[in-house]
Amino acid sequence: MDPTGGAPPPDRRALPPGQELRPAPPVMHYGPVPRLRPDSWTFTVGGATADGLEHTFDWGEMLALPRVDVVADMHCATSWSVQGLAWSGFRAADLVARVPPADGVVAALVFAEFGYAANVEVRDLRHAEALLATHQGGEALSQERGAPMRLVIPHLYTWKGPKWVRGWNYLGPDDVDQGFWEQRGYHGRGEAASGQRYAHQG
Ligand SMILES: Nc1nc2c(c(=O)[nH]1)N[C@H]1C(S)=C(S)[C@@H](COP(=O)(O)O)O[C@H]1N2
Ligand SMILES: [Mo]
Repeated sequence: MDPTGGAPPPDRRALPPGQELRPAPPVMHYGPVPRLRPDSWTFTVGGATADGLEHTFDWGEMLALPRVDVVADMHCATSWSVQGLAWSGFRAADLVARVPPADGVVAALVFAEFGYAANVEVRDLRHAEALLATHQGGEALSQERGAPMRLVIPHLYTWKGPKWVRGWNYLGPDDVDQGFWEQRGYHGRGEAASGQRYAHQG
């Protein structure tokens, strides 16, 4: 019997199209690194919510969510991938359940400090591996890696995972808000396995 259950070793797994393997992620983001302010930090889910209200959680309320661990790969659209990163945090799906979108909402604009934002589909926020991550490799995120919290959605390109994330707004049928890279022609969904880099790919 094959003790690995047939799974290829981590460094041999297939990468999404056009990606090359790196041992560790370089620190990469636009703009400055924000200061950590745990006392005034909040996470807000608003926009086209089912009840029409904006819901804000403080750090203590976030910590009360069930903690989960996910081991997953990371794929930057500039073509590097890193395999087998261990993340710990809270399921984005748990917040979607607490503050559901209105009927017919397909996507949200996830926003972070200093105006960085990314369009993310609600089905991807509901994915079991979609985390609001506070830890990586067993340690609290460093400031440059997104402390206190970053969104991690392993099956999407990493620009869909804002570091220093502060919330999201559900987009109603007439909302055309676009994130930082989506404004520059990048894809609305950004699934790595399908190579969804640019909007014109459809
Ligand atoms: N707030 C913010 N989050 C961000 C970005 C950014 O510019 N600002 N860049 C994204 C991109 S394109 C990548 S590849 C990853 C890089 O994460 P790392 O610095 O841990 O490698 O952060 C993502 N999250
Ligand atoms: Mo990236």
